[in-house]
Amino acid sequence: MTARCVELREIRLPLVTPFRTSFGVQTARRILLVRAEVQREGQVVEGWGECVAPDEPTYSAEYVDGAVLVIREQLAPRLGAVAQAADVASSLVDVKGHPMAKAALEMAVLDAELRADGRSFADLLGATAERIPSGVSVGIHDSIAELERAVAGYLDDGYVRIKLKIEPGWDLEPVAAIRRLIGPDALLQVDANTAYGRDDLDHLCRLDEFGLLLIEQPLPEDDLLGHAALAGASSTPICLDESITSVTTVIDAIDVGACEVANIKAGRVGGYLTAVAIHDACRARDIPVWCGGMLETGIGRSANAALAALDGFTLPGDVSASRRFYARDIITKPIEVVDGHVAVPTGPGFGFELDRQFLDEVTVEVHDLSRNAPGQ
Ligand code: SMG
Ligand code: MG
Repeated sequence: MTARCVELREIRLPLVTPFRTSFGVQTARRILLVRAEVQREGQVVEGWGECVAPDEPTYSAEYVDGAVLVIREQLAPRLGAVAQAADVASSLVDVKGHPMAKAALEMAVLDAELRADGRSFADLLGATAERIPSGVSVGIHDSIAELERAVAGYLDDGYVRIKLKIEPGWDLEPVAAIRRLIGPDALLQVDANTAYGRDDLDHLCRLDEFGLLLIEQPLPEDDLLGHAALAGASSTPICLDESITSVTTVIDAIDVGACEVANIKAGRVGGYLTAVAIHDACRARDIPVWCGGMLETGIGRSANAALAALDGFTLPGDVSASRRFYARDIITKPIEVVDGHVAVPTGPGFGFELDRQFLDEVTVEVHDLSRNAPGQ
């Protein structure tokens, strides 16, 4: 088999409601997709990957325009033609950083390879669960009343876990209000996206009274010892998101006591194959993990649903319905939440089927990558 990435496609989808985090507001999402082709016994089979880099470098260093450039000018030429998806990461190892861009290439090749084999991603992972519990991430709102309305709507939709975005000035009060609204036993957690500092540890410990599942990434991504100090002081488990960029960083974070729970996002760590390795490392150390989200289309959402079916994913993830963010998805059967759960895809590859017509409608730009392939 030989596989190559042949096309980069930039699409634009409006969000159904603005999504505000501690680092900004999003009202639409530009999303970069990668198309790969594998040649097997004279047949060409196509696969797709999704780059989770946001529009601006405010979640991490990566962003859409940067990803386009690094894929076109640096990654695709190095990748050329590969024999299998498992070789993608090693062919790109000379390029430092850019895990989201690298992950998108590996994902496209993996989807194509699995489709050529007639095999699902869940099957490759050995994941046997048929469905996964679905949590929802709720942005910062203008008022507590609006937040309560939004959370009530998501509970009506069946979500089994609520995650509230917090920042200084939007933490204790909204969390108290939502805990009152949903009752003492409902699953609730918060995510600060690095908005606090070491001076805030006492303040963050005041969240302990709300019986949260976890506090996600309160401090800057490089502050492992600050997170360890908070973990020592707070009874709420500390979960890392932005800080975990590799197997090494997660093991170090666990060893220094900074990571009591891990949010696993394939894009943030350079691909689904590394995400599985991080799952394995956490499982071996009894650290619970859950699957994060990056406002993915049905492509990434399908892949996340399969990843989250692995045994170590013991907490509900941010794998919500397509309609949580998008009125219409680019796949023919949008991801749905039924009875609080998302089905694990069983079809070949990541298990989605593209809605080609809608994909073309929302396409902003297409870049031909085939000129970068050797021998073209
Ligand atoms: O896809 O449901 C989703 C979004 C979940 O809150 C979510 N993601 O830090 O965990 C996180 C954020 C980052 C998204 S903004 C790029
Ligand atoms: Mg997060």
